[in-house]
Amino acid sequence: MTVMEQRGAYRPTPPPAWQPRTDPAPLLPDAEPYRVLGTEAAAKADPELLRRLYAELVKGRRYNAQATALTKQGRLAVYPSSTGQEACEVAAALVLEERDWLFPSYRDTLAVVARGVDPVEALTLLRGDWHTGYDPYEHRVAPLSTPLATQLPHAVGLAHAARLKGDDVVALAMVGDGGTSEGDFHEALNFAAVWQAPVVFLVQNNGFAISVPLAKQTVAPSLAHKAVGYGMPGRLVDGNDAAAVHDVLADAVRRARAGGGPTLVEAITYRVDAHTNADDATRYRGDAEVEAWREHDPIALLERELTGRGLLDEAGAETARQDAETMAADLRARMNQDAELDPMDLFTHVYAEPTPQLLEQREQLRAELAAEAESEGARP
Ligand SMILES: Cc1ncc(C[n+]2csc(CCOP(=O)(O)OP(=O)(O)O)c2C)c(N)n1
Repeated sequence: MTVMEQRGAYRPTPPPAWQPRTDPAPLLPDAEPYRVLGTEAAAKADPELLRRLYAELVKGRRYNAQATALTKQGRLAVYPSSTGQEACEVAAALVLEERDWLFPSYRDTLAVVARGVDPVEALTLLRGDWHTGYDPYEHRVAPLSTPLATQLPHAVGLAHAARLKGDDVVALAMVGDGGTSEGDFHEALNFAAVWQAPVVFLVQNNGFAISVPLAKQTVAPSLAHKAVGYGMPGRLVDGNDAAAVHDVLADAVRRARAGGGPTLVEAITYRVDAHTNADDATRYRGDAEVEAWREHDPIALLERELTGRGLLDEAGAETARQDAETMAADLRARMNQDAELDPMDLFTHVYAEPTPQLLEQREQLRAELAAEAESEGARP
């Protein structure tokens, strides 16, 4: 048989049948961010929940203003305000059960406080005088994470471990749009999906990573679309609509709790203040953009809904403002007291078993403090 004849007889075998391992259609986010306030869906919203969200939003905004003022008075080293993003902060805290865990980033002090952490303790890290400042186990709130996205694999690990132990726990992890470019974001999403871990990822897309706009961060259709690549649903929500954020997160938490696996929620919002008190936002964005977002203010949106439905009057709004003032006055008074600190605490809670280097450094500090105390005692 000639070579050509042999070739003619060759019948390539078809490859084994291929199918997508997950149907991508139900995972895709909707074309528009989900909204409740000002839509027909608002009629179904629980009035008690709306009132509670409102009180927390008002308190949250006042907290941001007070904490920023404390940086100017030298009582706080730095404060990343979440003004404009309060709806995400508050909804994330309120949607969880006591047994669940919250994994916040440095931007999420309001969520931490709304979950029950003492407002002063929530600022201790930013004052620079202690580690986390609060006991993470007391309210099941992980430390406010400064290294971007590192809180996400932690959340996945905790949720997966809880599931293996048979504990009914959901972890909700918060991250910014910039954080979605980190390797930790991708690794966390992948493991969460492979393990079907009970985790909810809340991305607050506030437009910027410090001065870097989202367009320089990604050309994905939306951040919610990234979920599909990992095989989990992506949801888009109006991040300034507290009722909508609460709804979408509540669905995701329910799904996770029922064994349905993780969800990625992208909340479209805007950081009205600068990145922190140390940033000048006028260097990279115009007033018109900020003003346009002020028109879509989370507190005003909810207030309009509540007053329109007769669920809030001027007296009710005044009570919310007064409660916020009381909280701010207490925060001010307590933050103005000098903290009593033991420098040796620096070494506590770093590792369960301190490393040799840490032990060495601890002894060095102890010796320095003893020498200083001695020289002070010797002074006339
Ligand atoms: C791993 C890591 N890289 C860089 C930084 C420096 N950094 C601090 S905040 C920030 C921008 C993050 O933006 P985004 O994730 O959108 O969150 P936002 O501050 O807007 O809430 C950067 C790059 C960091 N904290 N951690």
